[in-house]
Amino acid sequence: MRRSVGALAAALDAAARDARAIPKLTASEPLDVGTAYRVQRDVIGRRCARGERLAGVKMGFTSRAKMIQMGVDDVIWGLLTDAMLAGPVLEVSGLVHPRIEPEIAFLIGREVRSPADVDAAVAGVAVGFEVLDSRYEGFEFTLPDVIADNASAAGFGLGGWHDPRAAGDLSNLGMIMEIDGRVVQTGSSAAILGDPVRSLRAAARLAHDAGIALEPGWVVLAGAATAAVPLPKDAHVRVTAAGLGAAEVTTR
Ligand code: 0L1
Ligand code: MG
Repeated sequence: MRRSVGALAAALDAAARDARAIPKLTASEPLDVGTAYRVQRDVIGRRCARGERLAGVKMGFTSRAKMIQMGVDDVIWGLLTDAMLAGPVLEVSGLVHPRIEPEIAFLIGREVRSPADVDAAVAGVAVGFEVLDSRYEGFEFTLPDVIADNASAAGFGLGGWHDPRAAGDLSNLGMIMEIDGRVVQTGSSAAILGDPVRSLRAAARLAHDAGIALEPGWVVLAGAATAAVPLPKDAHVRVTAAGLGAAEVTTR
């Protein structure tokens, strides 16, 4: 490796802060997945050093189509901070080339140290959205690149929390994403590993492997029900999931 983990993280952090795309790291670095996760942790460490607090995790590559596209057979994850919580208004001028996708989210009610504990620790389930913003030119990357870039995480929003026992089976909820009243994506929560609960369990497994506990109050963004679409300025986005209501954001 030519540049240190810290130098790579600094480059990604500066790209995000300046809303300026950079060449993917693997254009000049022989980056592996393990090192990429160290870069990701360093990027998040820089945000926390500026006062942001960890707010949860996001799961990526949770659809079979995305896994095949990237040539991978497992999910990836990124870390969420409180500053990424979007809405009701989101300023997109601070982003490079944002996209938005409809998600199912879980609220962690008590600390999860073992994957076996995660189902019982869920205190809420909600419809949500994720704002993706690759810090790489052309939104193009390899697997280690996107891991280092915190799985393209840029923002997220949530509808109201529902009791997970009352919400019931999440494995095939109809989901719709509208921009300014026009339907731009329709799908099913089944696109998220066949059932978003599988993604929740994968989050607990990755957290355990990384030596991180899922903390009370954290959000697990389980993954997207459809492909992401470009997020325009001066738009209103509404995402609904059957039985879970809506999550909305207005962009400026
Ligand atoms: O599934 C996702 O949240 C996307 C992970 C990162 C890849 C991308 O930016 O599309
Ligand atoms: Mg996502």
